Amino acid sequence: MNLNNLNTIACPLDCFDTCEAILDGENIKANKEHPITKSKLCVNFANLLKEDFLENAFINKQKINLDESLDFLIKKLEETEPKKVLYYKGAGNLGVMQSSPKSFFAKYGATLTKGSLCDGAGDEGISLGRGFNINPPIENLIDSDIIIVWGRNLTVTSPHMYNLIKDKTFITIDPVKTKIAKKSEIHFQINPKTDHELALLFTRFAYMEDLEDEEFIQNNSSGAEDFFELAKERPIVSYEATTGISLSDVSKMFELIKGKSVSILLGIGPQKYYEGANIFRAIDSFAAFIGLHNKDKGGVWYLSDSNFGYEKKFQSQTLNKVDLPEVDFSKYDLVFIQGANPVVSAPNTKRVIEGLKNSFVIFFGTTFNDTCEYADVIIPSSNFKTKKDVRLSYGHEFKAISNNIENKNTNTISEYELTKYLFEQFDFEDLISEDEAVNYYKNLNPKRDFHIENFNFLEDLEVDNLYEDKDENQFYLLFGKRKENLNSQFESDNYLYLNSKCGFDEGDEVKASTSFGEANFIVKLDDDIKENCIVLYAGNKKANYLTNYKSDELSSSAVYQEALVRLELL
Ligand SMILES: Nc1nc2c(c(=O)[nH]1)N[C@H]1C(S)=C(S)[C@@H](COP(=O)(O)OP(=O)(O)OC[C@H]3O[C@@H](n4cnc5c(=O)[nH]c(N)nc54)[C@H](O)[C@@H]3O)O[C@H]1N2
Ligand SMILES: Nc1nc2c(c(=O)[nH]1)N[C@H]1C(S)=C(S)[C@@H](COP(=O)(O)OP(=O)(O)OC[C@H]3O[C@@H](n4cnc5c(=O)[nH]c(N)nc54)[C@H](O)[C@@H]3O)O[C@H]1N2
Ligand code: SF4
Ligand SMILES: [Mo]
Repeated sequence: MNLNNLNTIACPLDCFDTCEAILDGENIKANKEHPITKSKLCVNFANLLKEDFLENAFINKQKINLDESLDFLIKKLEETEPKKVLYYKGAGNLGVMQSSPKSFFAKYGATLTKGSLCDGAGDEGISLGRGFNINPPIENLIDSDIIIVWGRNLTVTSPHMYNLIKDKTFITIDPVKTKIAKKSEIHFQINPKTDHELALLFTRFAYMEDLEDEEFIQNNSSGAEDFFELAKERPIVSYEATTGISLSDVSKMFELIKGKSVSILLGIGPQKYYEGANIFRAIDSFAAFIGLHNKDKGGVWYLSDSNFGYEKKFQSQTLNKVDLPEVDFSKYDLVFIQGANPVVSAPNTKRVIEGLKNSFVIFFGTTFNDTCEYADVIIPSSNFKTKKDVRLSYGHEFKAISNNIENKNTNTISEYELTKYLFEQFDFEDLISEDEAVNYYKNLNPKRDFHIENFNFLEDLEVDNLYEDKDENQFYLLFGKRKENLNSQFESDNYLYLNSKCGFDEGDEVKASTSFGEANFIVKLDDDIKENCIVLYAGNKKANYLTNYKSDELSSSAVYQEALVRLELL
């Protein structure tokens, strides 16, 4: 990779692949030199290039100059008690420079958020076991024989990583027959929220097949015996009914993996629950039990800590934090939203909208999204082609570099410029210069030692099983990503998907309700979905009317799938 090519541009979107594009004459194309990108970029990147970016600031939906909107922001910040200001940042652009405004708001004394709407519970589970959350080098994945795709829609959400491994033998664990499930030797069409049970069942089989890695267990771990006790608590056959998985398929998997190097690619599916952290810890403990960690081939991949090994160049220490999913916007006198669309993405839409209506909202973003409807002031952020940035990856170890390949619209402002302006207005000191920050992230290649000194096996597990609460007329609620949009960005799909055996017809209008809310949808049929589930895609404008805003057990993160749905034909 040539880090000093001034024509490269990072895809800023929230995605495992972290692609790099390059300006070639008039065209922006995939950078073939980038070790992951190689081939062409995806539909979402094409959509981003055609995006209708904000070109003006607004107050009460009236166009104003950028300067007027900034004056207004300063006035508001001066007259509001800092604690009553909420700084709310989303994942619209994952460049490192997006963190700069947070350093201003922390210094100013605003309330910040903690936790995540995304991968937080899984990250916690992995970190509890290993002490950190980083992925092994991509070569370990490429060199492995068998890849288990566990709750990840691999071909859709990491298309370039998939391209590097597409000829491998796959095993998929997913309630939906995804494209990768169709390509797999075995598809475990699991009941939602039973992955911890499957991990325990696998552990039993591994023991019977003599596949435990005694060396790793003895030298690099603690608690393996207790973990194995957990796995032995229930008769093996009892797992068939709860997980929906046949023991013969499990046997088949062990025949397949015996003597082979194995990788597990984890996605966010199995962790969107109250006990998501421990569910993940159970999976990672199974992986440790059979010795997938610390090897030259294989390992376990998830959304890793992309900042691992880097120092924070934008400090944002504060004790003033609220849980991200639980934010009650109405509690603040001023809400500053950056790069997020909580009206669609955050849990419990009804509560989100009521909250936004009862607060003064300043939106800082690149597009006019659903949340802008409730914004009193809109400050247009400069688009990704016009600002310097570095995109670190949570999917693999390579970064992508963004140069400003176009001149910015002077009526827009970048995150760094806004931060600098705010620091100046408030006489704050110690903001690192833009070039110093960019160059730091660009040039540093931190040592990423993925070896685990001491793995802490999961020793206790208590999960409230959704299958015990569910009656036969209820459905599990699944969320998934689509090829054609990136969370709430670009064109969304607002249908409710279910299996044709569920008694509804294509085009039916239904009211879906959970204990947290209700919304109406039009039905689409899809027999790839397990019969006891419904699927709503990320970006669906009604989906989050059905979700609970409470945080998970351990990591202040959202629990989107902790709900059972009833459908009523309208
Ligand atoms: N094209 C595209 N790419 C994206 C995104 C996008 O919106 N569009 N979003 C990006 C973001 S923000 C993220 S976080 C990543 C997420 O990337 P993924 O983790 O691949 O995201 P999902 O599509 O939610 O895939 C989760 C899979 O888990 C399955 N699943 C759901 N519940 C369970 C369960 O209880 N157990 C098991 N075993 N499986 C379950 C679902 O059916 C689904 O196939 O993708 C990123 N990439
Ligand atoms: N129902 C449902 N809800 C979900 C999910 C789901 O699968 N289903 N997925 C969850 C997950 S995994 C995630 S990560 C979250 C994502 O949720 P959010 O963080 O809210 O992300 P987006 O929905 O993509 O909205 C991003 C907004 O950022 C703005 N933006 C884009 N680029 C820039 C930029 O350069 N600067 C600034 N300032 N703004 C920019 C755009 O205006 C865009 O509308 O949603 C979560 N919510
Ligand atoms: S695959 Fe992901 S990182 Fe690559 S261009 Fe598409 S959205 Fe961007
Ligand atoms: Mo995400």
